[in-house]
Amino acid sequence: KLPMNTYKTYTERAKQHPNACARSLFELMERKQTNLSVAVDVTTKKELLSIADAVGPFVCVLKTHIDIVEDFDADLVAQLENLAKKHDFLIFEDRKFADIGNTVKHQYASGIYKIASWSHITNAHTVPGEGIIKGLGEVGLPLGRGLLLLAEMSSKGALTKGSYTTESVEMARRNKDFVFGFIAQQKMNQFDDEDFVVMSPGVGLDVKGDGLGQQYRTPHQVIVESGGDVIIVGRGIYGQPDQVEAQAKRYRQAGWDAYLERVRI
Ligand code: 5BU
Repeated sequence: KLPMNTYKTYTERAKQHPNACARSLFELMERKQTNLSVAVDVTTKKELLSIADAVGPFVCVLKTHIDIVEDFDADLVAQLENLAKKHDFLIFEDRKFADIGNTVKHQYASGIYKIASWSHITNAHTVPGEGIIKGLGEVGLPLGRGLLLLAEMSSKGALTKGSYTTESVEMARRNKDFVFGFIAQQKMNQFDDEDFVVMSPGVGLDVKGDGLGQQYRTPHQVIVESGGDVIIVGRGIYGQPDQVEAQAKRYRQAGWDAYLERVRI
């Protein structure tokens, strides 16, 4: 049995959520009827924009690794922001910050990428301790951004387990103004009045792994059995370039069916 909020609709959760980023995400998910996030891990601007445009209508969140794009420029960011408006999705730069507060503050705000200026959501490892949240918050909070903590990774042999995960949740509880959820493989809520958003990578319908440690579960396993909220799918969707739209529709349907089964409507 999962805690109470797991069985509520995204709309009900939007209404009661104290965090603005979580509220807009839940509202968007209900409006577009999707809990799918696509991870667009391609290395050219052209491919990134073309996939974002193709999957845009079916996703709540578009996840990027902006530092793998060979021909990155400011125009890429401007075009991504336009697509986010056109298709109504949030952008999540999966930066996985992992340094002391003062350093991550600069990595988040400055450099070539200026992540905080365009990415609605980003994430951080908890290995440096709570200063990482404070540092990122100094930049992100005034801009209305939200942070996810990496409570559990999807890959084989990940060290994100046991007390590491438990203490990561404790850090989130102390920083609810900025931290609205986790990257994790299962729900992290322990109390009925707690409502962290869980986004789960490592989702695939056709294969179980990739030979480099990634482990895949189905949308049903993630959402119904484990209480996750958003499924993150990468190669399962953009892997076959001629099937991007069809696969996005397929995963969106699987994710939404699983959600409906969980909330029983
Ligand atoms: P895939 O192609 O569906 O395996 O892509 C998964 C994406 O999620 C990819 O961008 C990873 O960097 C990202 N990811 C992950 O796979 N596992 C994790 O624990 C975290 C991120 Br955190």
